[in-house]
Amino acid sequence: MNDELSLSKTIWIATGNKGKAKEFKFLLKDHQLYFLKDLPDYQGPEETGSSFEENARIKAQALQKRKPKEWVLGEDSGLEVPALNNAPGIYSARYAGLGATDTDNLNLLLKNMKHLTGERRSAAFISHIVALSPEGKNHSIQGKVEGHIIYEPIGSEGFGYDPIFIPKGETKSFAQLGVEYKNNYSHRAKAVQMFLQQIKYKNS
Ligand code: ITT
Repeated sequence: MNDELSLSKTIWIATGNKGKAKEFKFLLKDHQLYFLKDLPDYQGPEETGSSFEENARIKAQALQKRKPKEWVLGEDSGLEVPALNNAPGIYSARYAGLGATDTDNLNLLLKNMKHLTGERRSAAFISHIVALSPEGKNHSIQGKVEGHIIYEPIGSEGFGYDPIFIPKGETKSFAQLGVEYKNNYSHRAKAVQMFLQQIKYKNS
């Protein structure tokens, strides 16, 4: 069977996060995308991995069991602050506890960074993608954007920690820079761009 991910092909994305879904819709706009919301009875797996990659793989493999004949893509992402031993890292979505909102998580991070200044406010957003084909091929790719955390949230676009993260070389937060900027330069954009490159390269 042909393992090509042709431009018309369907991809199932193992995410229930609306902010991520919106970005994937743009980043993979030449594909027919489905998300976990399209499987209302689906219960996502527990994220028991100890790295972004392991959790992305857990999400992809769980969905592949349900959709064995489709391409599936799992993504695990988050923010790493070296001065906090890389927290919140893989715990970004549950930093302020299970069921925490984006605002709870962001406020806790600001509180835990109150005493940090200058270089110690450095941070990086990571997006790790694991994509599995029905024929058993797998692609594992990481996108990263470096920057720093500001003292108060600013901007209204995006989701999660976007209002407190300023990418290197910029003076505005992800939430101010907006969708178009993130669609080109975010950690997720980089990971997806590399994934599409790999597919193209491997099929040429
Ligand atoms: P899925 O597992 O269903 O994809 P999730 O929200 O639980 O959804 P993760 O476990 O990957 O996803 O956690 C990622 C968290 O990191 C997410 O909740 C955001 O708070 C944060 N995050 C990731 N990418 C981000 C981005 O582009 N902008 C802002 N925050 C982001």
